[in-house]
Amino acid sequence: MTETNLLQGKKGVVLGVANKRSIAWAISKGMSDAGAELAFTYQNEKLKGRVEDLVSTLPAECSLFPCDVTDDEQVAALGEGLSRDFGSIDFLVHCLAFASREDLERGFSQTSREGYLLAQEVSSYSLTAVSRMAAPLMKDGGSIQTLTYLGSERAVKNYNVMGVAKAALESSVRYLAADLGEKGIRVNAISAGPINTLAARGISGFTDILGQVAERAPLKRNVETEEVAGASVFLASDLSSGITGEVIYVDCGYNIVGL
Ligand code: 1JT
Repeated sequence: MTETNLLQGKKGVVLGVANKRSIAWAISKGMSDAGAELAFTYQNEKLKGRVEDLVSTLPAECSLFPCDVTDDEQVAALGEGLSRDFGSIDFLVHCLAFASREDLERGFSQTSREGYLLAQEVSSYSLTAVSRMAAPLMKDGGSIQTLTYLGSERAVKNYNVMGVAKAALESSVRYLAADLGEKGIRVNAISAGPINTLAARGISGFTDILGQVAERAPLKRNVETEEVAGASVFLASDLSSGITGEVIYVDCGYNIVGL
């Protein structure tokens, strides 16, 4: 991405960097290039090393915190760590989702209660949990962002329980925006087109999906993680100061096409 000073003097935290292909990592590089000071979280000790290695390639020193979003104590500890290291923050980027593999392969009606609740907890409720933690740290207002996918509003083959979780996530974006707006906190989602990240790769038929989307999308190609990062930098910057509660599509236009 082109370097700008759009985020000079701003501080923020990115949740969900897993590896170098992660959308969260492209966003982190975009934020860093734009001059932001960053903190990161990792889910557990097993994943810490990979995040550390990636973060060490950024030019500035960054803080790293453990945060399994299913544990309220870890979310609270993240808030304390950010307060200690940064005092206040300007943005939070939520790039977390989970569903069990079998729930993304069987018919939707086969979804178990356990699988449904787990997808909701990690992929949807966690946005509310981290927003509650972040709001008191956003002393000059702020930008909270999450990632979603078109499967929230269309029945997309195999997306299944994640589609239901993303529908709840997008609704949460609107309710959080309405709740936190008076504090100057904006809450938005980026709906990315399908991208060949490691999370997506194991899904049967994913390569087919990429091909079909590229054929039908107005721009006749798939979207790249750097393009999602561009929208994310915009949403963290003052350029988007009038935008809240929105779902912004970064999908080469796929969502607008009928036939
Ligand atoms: C998860 C996974 C959330 C893959 C995801 C996701 N959000 C988008 N993708 C990629 C994707 C997946 C399917 C799809 C289109 C895009 C993996 C498990 C953790 C949560 O179907 C058309 C299935």
